[in-house]
Amino acid sequence: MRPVTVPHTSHWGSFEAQVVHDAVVGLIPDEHDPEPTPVLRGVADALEADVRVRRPAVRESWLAGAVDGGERRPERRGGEPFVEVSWERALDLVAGELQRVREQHGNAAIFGGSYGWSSAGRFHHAKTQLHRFLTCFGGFTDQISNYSFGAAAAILPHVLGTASAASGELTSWDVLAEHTELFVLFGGIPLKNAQVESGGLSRHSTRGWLKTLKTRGTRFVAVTPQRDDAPEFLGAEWIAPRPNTDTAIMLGLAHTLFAEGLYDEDFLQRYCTGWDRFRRYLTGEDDGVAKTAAWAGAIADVDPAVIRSLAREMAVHRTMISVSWSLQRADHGEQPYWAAIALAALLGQIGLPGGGFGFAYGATGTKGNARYPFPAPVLPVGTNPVTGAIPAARIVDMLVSPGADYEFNGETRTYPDTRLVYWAGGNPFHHHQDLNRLIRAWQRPETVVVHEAFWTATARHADIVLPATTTLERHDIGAASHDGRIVAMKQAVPPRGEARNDVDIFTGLAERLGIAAEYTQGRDEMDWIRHLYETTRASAAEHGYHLPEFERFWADGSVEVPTGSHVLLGAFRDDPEANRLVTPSGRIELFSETIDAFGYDDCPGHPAWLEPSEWLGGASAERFGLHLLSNQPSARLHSQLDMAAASRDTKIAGREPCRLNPADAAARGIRDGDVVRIYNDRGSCLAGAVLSDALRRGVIHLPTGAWYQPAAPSGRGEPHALEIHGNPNVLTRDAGTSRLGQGAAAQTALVEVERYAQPAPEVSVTSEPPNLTEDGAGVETR
Ligand SMILES: Nc1nc2c(c(=O)[nH]1)N[C@H]1C(S)=C(S)[C@@H](COP(=O)(O)OP(=O)(O)OC[C@H]3O[C@@H](n4cnc5c(=O)[nH]c(N)nc54)[C@H](O)[C@@H]3O)O[C@H]1N2
Ligand SMILES: Nc1nc2c(c(=O)[nH]1)N[C@H]1C(S)=C(S)[C@@H](COP(=O)(O)OP(=O)(O)OC[C@H]3O[C@@H](n4cnc5c(=O)[nH]c(N)nc54)[C@H](O)[C@@H]3O)O[C@H]1N2
Ligand SMILES: [Mo]
Repeated sequence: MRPVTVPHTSHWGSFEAQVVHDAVVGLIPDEHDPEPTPVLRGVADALEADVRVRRPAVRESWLAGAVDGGERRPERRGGEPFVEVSWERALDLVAGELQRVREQHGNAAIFGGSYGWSSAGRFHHAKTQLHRFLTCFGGFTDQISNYSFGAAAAILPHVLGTASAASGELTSWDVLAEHTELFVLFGGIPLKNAQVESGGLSRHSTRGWLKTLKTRGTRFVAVTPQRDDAPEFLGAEWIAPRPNTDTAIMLGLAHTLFAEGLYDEDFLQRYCTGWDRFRRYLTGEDDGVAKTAAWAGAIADVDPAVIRSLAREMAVHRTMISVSWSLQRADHGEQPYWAAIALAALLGQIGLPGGGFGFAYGATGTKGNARYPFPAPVLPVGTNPVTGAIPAARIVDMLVSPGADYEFNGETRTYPDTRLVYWAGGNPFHHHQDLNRLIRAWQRPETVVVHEAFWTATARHADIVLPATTTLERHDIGAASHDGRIVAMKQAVPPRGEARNDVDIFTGLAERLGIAAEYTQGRDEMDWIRHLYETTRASAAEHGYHLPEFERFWADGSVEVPTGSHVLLGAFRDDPEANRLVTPSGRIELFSETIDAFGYDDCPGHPAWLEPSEWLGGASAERFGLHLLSNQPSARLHSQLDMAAASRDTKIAGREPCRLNPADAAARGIRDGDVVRIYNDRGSCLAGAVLSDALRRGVIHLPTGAWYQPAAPSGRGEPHALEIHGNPNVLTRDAGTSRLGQGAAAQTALVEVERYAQPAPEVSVTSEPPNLTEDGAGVETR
């Protein structure tokens, strides 16, 4: 039988699903995609995975508590069987609990931030659906910003007037290809990251653009502890600093430009404010320490001559400075971004084609594409009446310190008293730092509700788990504002098991809570998709873009939206008066009176080198001698698709591979392929060793995303159990980047590693559901 083909898109790319008798038999990448990713195939694997959540399930003690008012035993989360119940029963329980918590504690006690990437479709975007539902219910405590670039999102508005340079407003590839002579990549430009885009990706074009730049003669310098952060064909010069010391290098470069008269005084006077103050710091007039190349080299463990010669090269060439997001996911992560802007300001090329700075080329598949000038389709959420949103990465602080004050970007705020946690479309047991701390904090709320398609660690640590559909089981619309295509995502197959769309789950709850009319606005799935598309079509028309009407779009399967060309801060450079920045001075702030007035020692009024809490040059390196790089995984998206073949094939003895420099391995008696134990005072995990000279000495590389599996279930009161699969977040530190940004600082962590000589327990978390029992007469109430 010939397969029916169905257009669709995903975080990994656009494709056609080939369907025979309600089974997906193939995924054909979009014909326009020059370089589809092998990870894409996992979308079909996931559909049929053994670890799918098939029926609504309630943790045993929680259910018993709901029936007879007994103890719900929140400390048993993660270690108790689940009872599978009917949808009717599950929805009654959730609706009843939402009402109880609202009545007894108010809406702020409902934590619905639900951070996470969800799936690509803009209508069935789980987190957005939850926000819309909870807003209709009277509000919830939300999360501000994100784990990706929380520090940058806080600092950049002070410096540039907007955070958009952090989220990917960059000088576009076509401009770089024509003008950039020297491309300096702090954190590299790892092509593994360009495989994905939130909202969908119709063309993987980053490698193609880099090849074009290379062919046209651009020179590349990669500043990173891992050589392969820059693809080999770039022939990049590799500068391998100690992790978290990039700010010092940038200051050393800036000092060299200043000392050798290679800087652009005119640019600094005309387009910036605060040069005088920053210069006093740079030269040591303030603190007696000149931030010379020699000073920087000693901190970063890089030859000062290399820093000096790079500064000279940068001054005489059209130079683009790229800084990866990873650099600011570290202690004092605000500083490398501010320092990079200051360095670019000394060079005086900001706003010139191909020069200046750009945050995170390659971080996702569309970075470096211009964006279309109207918003991509997005589900409206309304206005949340609860205003006390927390910085995204401060969730554990919130759970453990209800009522406590904390500082954030110049404000003193207060943590709410969380009673109910509701998650849909995210995986905190993947994304949060110091998971052992999270596990203790997770015992505090009275109820945890999770919508998931899979038995992730977060689902396993919930009280009520509601089975969600995956993207192939529903109609949707996919779009990303820097991707040149809006995609009709058609349903390929019916839902597996009893899975329901998040929107249908919320509609069921909304009906019970009397808010269905407001939540649904009388629209069904196709009505909404049409509405989102037509809204976009109308705003496109205001910008002179003529998109076809809905029927035509849906029948065609997608529509092209040209994205054009862009020079970051080009308009500002052309006319700084007419295009004043939205900073207090209207210019780029190298010294910020505002930040200075906050009085934060962890984020002073100008870019500065501040010693990280843990780093190879610090005292703690005596006990834990390796800096952990827990970067994004190449064969999945975070924890998504860890059960699929592409990710499974990378594992060593079923565990996540961790890479070590051969000399570091030899010093510890570790050989390639060994199972190792990585540890520090916060936790420990097993992983499979891979020796590689692509790493500088003193660093160890364990990507994120291996599903958390403790040797002893957390519900048995052992928050410090050995993690056996290779999840780096049992090792990372849970502290904000600074009081300004309060961002995630996962890249600041020291560890040690040893060969694991004992027999290692088998990893089952991605292949076996937890212990499930039938809803028996004993606990049934209706
Ligand atoms: N150590 C360390 N930790 C990190 C980072 C790091 O660099 N180092 N990076 C951080 C960053 S930048 C990020 S963005 C986070 C990512 O963290 P997350 O975004 O939380 O990670 P995902 O694995 O993408 O989680 C998405 C979850 O949503 C589920 N899902 C997908 N579609 C649907 C749907 O339609 N409905 C429902 N109900 N669920 C759905 C998926 O099954 C998956 O479990 O991790 C952060 N954590
Ligand atoms: N395949 C895949 N792609 C992804 C994701 C995924 O999960 N899988 N996640 C997406 C998301 S949500 C995000 S936010 C982006 C993240 O984009 P990034 O934050 O840029 O990605 P990372 O892979 O964490 O880090 C890039 C490199 O920075 C280097 N690095 C780490 N610390 C330092 C340091 O202190 N100094 C220097 N110079 N280099 C350092 C590491 O060697 C690392 O390989 O990736 C996106 N792309
Ligand atoms: Mo991210």
